[in-house]
Order: sequence, then C-alpha cells, then structure tokens
Amino acid sequence: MTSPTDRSRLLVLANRLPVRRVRTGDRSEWETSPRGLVAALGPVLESHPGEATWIGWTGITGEHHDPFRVDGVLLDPVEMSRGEVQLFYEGFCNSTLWPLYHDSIIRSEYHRTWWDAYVTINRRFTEHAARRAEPDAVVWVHDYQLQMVPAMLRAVRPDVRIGLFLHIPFPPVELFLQLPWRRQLLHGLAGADVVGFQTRGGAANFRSLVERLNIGEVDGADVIVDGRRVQVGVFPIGVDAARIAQIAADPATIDRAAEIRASLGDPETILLGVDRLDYTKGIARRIEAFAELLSEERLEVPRHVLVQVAEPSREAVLGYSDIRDRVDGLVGEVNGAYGLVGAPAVTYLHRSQSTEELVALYRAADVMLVTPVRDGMNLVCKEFVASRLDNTGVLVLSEFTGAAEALSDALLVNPYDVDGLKNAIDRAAHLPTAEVTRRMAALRKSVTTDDVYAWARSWMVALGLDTAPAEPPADTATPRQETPA
Ligand code: ADQ
Repeated sequence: MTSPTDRSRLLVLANRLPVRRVRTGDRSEWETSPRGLVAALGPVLESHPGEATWIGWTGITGEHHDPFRVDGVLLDPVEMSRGEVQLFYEGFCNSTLWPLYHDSIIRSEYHRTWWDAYVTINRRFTEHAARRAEPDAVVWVHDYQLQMVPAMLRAVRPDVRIGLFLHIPFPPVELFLQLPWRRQLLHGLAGADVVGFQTRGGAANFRSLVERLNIGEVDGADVIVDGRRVQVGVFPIGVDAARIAQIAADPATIDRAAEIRASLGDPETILLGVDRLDYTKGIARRIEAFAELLSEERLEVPRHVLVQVAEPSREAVLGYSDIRDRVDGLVGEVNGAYGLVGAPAVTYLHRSQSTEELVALYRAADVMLVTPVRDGMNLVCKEFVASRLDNTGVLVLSEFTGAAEALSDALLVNPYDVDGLKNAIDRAAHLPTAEVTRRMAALRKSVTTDDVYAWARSWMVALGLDTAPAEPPADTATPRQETPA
C-alpha cells in the first residue's frame, strides 16, 4: 500500500508519468508506456527499490489519482485541468519555449497568462517533490517544462541535491533575451546543483546568459550563483543500443525487413525518414529535396523511393496543423508528379509504429535522412545506427542536431542548403560499399559505447548516486526513450 506520506531517496520529475491508461471493457489499468524516459531511467529507478518516486502528469485532465506503484517505483500524479494544459503545456511550453529554444523557426508567442500558468504548474511539481523527498534526497528534474522547479525547490528544501537535464537545445543569448521572463527562468535553472545540456553549445549559451544577465559568475565550466557552485555539464543522451540490436537480430525483424523491401518493389535504394511530425524536423524540405532530385533525373522511381514515417504530435498546438497540411500536400504532389502505378515515390505513414516495426524499417532502409533544422539530440539517427549490425546503411545527418557533435562519420548537411542536401542524398545513394562500411563501423562504435546506460550512469555520478548499477537489464521490454514532451 502507498501512503500519502511515503518519502523517497531519489525523485524524478518529468512532465509526464511513464505510464498510460488502458481500458479493457469496464476496467482500466495503468500500463508502463513503451515511450518516454522510462527506458532510460527504469533500470536506475529499479536499482533503488522502494526508494524512488516519479512525479508527473498522467496525461488525463480533471481527474484525481492517488499515488500508485509500478515495478517498485512510486508514481505520484500531478493534476492539471484542461485550462491549465492549454495555458501551460500547449501555451507556454510548446508555443513560447519550444519555438524559441529551436532557433525561433516559428515565432514564439508571449502571453502573461501562459507564464502565470507555467509558474503555477512548476510550483505544483515543487510541492509534490518537497513532500516526497527524504532528508538529503536527490531530485532529478527533466526538461523545459520544469525550469523553475530547481530554484523553487531549493527555497523550501535546501537539504536536497537537485539536477536538471534539458532534453532540447538551450538557445543563444540573442534569442533567449526576447523572453520577458528571462531572469526568472535563469534563476529557476540556477537553483540546481547540476544543470545538464545535450551539447557543449547549450552549456556555453547558459554560461553566457548567466554572465550577461548578472545572475552569477562563470568559473571554468561552472557558474557561481549567490556564492553557490552550479555544475554546468554536457550529458549527450544515447539509446538502448543493446536492446535495439537484439530486436534487429530477431529473425522476425529480418523477415519483416525483407517483406518491406519486397512490398516496395525491391528498389535499389530506400530512403527513410522517421520523425515526430514537428516543424523542427525538416520533413517538408527533405521531401522537396528528394522531389528535385527526381525532377533532375539524378534519382528515379522505382529504383529510388522514400518512406516517411511521421508520428502525430501536439495536434492542438500552434504550427502543428500547418506542418501536417504541408507534408500531406507535398506527398500528394510528389506522388502525382513522379509516382508510378504500384510504385509511389513517397510512402507516407502518419501514425505511430511499434518499436519492432521501426527497427524493421531501419533494417530495410539504405539511407536514413535525419535533417532537422534544430534538435536537442535526435534519437532516431542513433536507433538507425544501432540497428545496422552488419555495418551497412548510410546516415545523412543535419549539422544542427546534438547528435552531429559525436556522429561526424555521417554525411553531415546544412538542412537550409537545398543544393547541399540534394548532393548529400545523391551521394548517399551512390556511396561505394567500402566507404559505407567504414563510416557505419565508426558510427556504431560511438552509438553502442555512449548508450543510454552510460548517459544515466554519468548523471548518477554527477548527482552523487554513483552506486546505481545502470547496466542494460537482462530482459526488458522498453527499448525506446524520448522526452516526455
Ligand atoms: P523528440 O523531439 O521526440 O525528443 P527524438 O530524439 O528523435 O525526438 O525522439 C523521437 C522518438 O520517437 C524516437 O525514439 C523514435 O523512435 C520515436 N518515434 C518517431 N516516430 C515514431 C513513430 N511513427 N512511431 C513510434 N515511435 C516513433 C526530444 C528532443 C530530442 C532528444 C530527445 C531525448 O527533441 O532532441 O533527442 O528528446 O532527449
């Protein structure tokens, strides 16, 4: 039984709890979500049996839920009303911060009511954490939805050790300065003992802003705020490469990959895109580049085809229906112009896929196109590499992903440079085998070494919890992780 006064030694705070509710007939149950941070953090939390609590929203509005346990972890739901979701999540998080932190690709909206809701929800998370934390507990806060929590929590629980990891980019000074609440947000982050970023660039932007806004002083990699050291670290997130390799080696996956290739007419080259349907991911530009290559006869259907899988995302948020319409329209145009009977130029799947199906697609593809205009890390490219057990396959990767920092053996592209993108796709489709193998072998070394367990372990060390054996579990069913955005 769970008591409302249960306290924990390790707390994770993330916008979403790692569960979803499934209904069978009249009954409803919580099921561990195969998505979200759970795959990354599951082993860490389970290695603190009875001691870990995850605080987050269930994804359901207007309902009260008592804390409950899943796999030994206490889940403590934070409630939100429909109105709060609109102002906090759809508003401040995804229409103010998300575009601003992704290079202002679309214009951010600044509304005081959204900011007020952001403060309210951050305070609510803080209250849960303050209640749940044992003396001297460790609190690991995730992502842009909860940037005020570190300072709020420090004010009421100075005994706890607080880390915040930002899954998305941290913007350059000139962009961040637009924010009417820039000082509050920076103070919020600087309340942590450790602030972690995906890239060196994000960490450098944070240090510059702390100095520029006179929040504190830079001292080496860290900053000193109110006489207190805030460790500023770079923790590039990875994937569960061992688990993906296991799925990729499964005969059922191998058969499915062959079936996919056959159903596409056994083309010479299958180009693949897999993304959340988000305007940051560069999906439309990628399809346009492919279409130009077809029009110039540098590529040709049915020898070369594109498969684009786009997971529906944030459909109630500004900008998302535009990108959906744009991609729908483009696919129609390109297929109308270049498709053949029984052989579309672009096969477009606008829905979620199982991990097994994604890995089969990764195996079936020859060229993976990962071309966001900005991305904190990007896990898809690492999942692709982890699936290519035989060192085949070419990765075309945007320079503007966090992943590009380590994956320099990909064909790196500037996604704004349409000719450069076209040349990279063309080159990828015709790369000599020896070069394909050399590049993929190097990519695999990086992706399998710097996996999600290494990432979790480095956080545990930074948070002073280095006893956690964050090793790949022998048998888990949660292969994929991403931010609970
Ligand atoms: P996201 O923006 O969601 O994550 P990404 O890192 O690519 O981006 O993760 C997407 C995840 O969703 C991957 O695991 C992928 O397999 C999965 N996915 C994509 N399309 C799918 C589909 N159709 N069906 C099922 N699954 C699908 C945020 C940041 C990233 C950062 C991560 C983790 O924006 O930059 O890498 O958090 O920190």
